[in-house]
Amino acid sequence: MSTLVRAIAPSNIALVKYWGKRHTALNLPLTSSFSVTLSEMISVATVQESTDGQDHWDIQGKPDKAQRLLQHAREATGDTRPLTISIQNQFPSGAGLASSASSMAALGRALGAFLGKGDISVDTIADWTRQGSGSSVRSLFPGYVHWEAGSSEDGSDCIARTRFPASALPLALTVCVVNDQPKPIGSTAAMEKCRDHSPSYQAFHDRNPADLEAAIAAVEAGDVQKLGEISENNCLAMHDVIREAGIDYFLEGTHAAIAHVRALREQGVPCFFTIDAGPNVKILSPPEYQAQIEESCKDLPGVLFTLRDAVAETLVPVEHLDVNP
Ligand code: 2P0
Repeated sequence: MSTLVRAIAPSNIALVKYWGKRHTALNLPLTSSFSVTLSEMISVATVQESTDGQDHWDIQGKPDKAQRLLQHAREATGDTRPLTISIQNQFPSGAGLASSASSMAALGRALGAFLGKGDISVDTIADWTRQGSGSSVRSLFPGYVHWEAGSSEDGSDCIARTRFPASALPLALTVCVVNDQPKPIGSTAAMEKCRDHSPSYQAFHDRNPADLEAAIAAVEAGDVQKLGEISENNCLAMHDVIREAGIDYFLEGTHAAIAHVRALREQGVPCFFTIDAGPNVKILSPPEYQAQIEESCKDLPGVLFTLRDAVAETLVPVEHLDVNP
C-alpha cells in the first residue's frame, strides 16, 4: 500500500483587488486585497509517490505554474521523491473562470501534507502557492480574507488571514458566464502591461488603503450596500487601468449583466457585481435574493449560463488514503 494525499481548495473572488506586483520574482503584490472564498467552485489535488522514478502530471491546462510550486515545495522540504500529481477543477474550467487560485491552493495543501508530513505552516504553503498564482494564498482560508501585501524584501510579512467568518455577512454569489474560451491575455502579463502603459496604474494603487478600510468596515457593519459600492468602484477602476493598457476583457454579456445589476438595484434588490481579469460577471447578494437574481439573468443577451455559489464557512480537511501503488 502507498499513501495518496487528497486536498480540496475553493476559488476566491476579490472585492478589493490585487492588480500589480512589488516583486516579480517572488510574486509579491503591490497592495493588499480583500476577498471571499467560495464553497462550490473547488479544485481537487492528489499527490502520491510514483513507482517508476518519474513525475507524472494529470492536470487541466499547462503544468508550468504547478511545476514552479512543486519546485519550491521540494527545495523547502528537501523531499525530492518522484510524484504523481493530479488536479481537477470541479467547475467549468474552460469557461474563463479563475481556476488557477483554487488549483494552486489545492496542490499546495496536498504537497504540504505529503512532503511536509503535516508540519508545514499555512504561511509556508502560501509562500509556495504564490509562485503559481498570487491570489491562491487567499484560497487557503475560508470566509472573508485579507491578504496583506507587507513590505519586507523576502515576503515574510506578505500573509493572508480570514478577517471575518462567512456568517459575518451572509452572501451568495451568482456567476453570469458570458464566455467559455480562454481569455486573450493572462493576469500576469496584463498586470505588466498596465504597469508600463496605464496612466492611472498608480492612482489605482493609491486608492487601495481607503477601499480596503471601507470594505472591512462595511462587512463589520453588515452593510451590503456599502460593500457593493466599494467593490463595484474598485473593480471598475481596475478595468479602466486595464483598458488604458489596450486590453478590454468586457464582452456584450458583461455590459448586459452590469446594466442588469444596476436595474435590479433600482427595483430594490440588494446586489452588486465584480469582474476579474475576464468577461464573466459575479453578482453578490444576500442569499434570499439569489434565486430571483439567477432566474432574471438567464435570458440576458450574451449570458451563456449561470452558476450559484456562496461564501465558505470552513475548508475541507486534507485526507490521507491508503491505495495500491
Ligand atoms: C484578484 N486577479 O485580486 C485579481 C483581480 C484577477 C483580477 O489575482 O500573476 O492568477 O499569478 O499572481 O493571482 C488573478 O491573478 O495572478 C488575480 P498572478 P493571479 O483576484
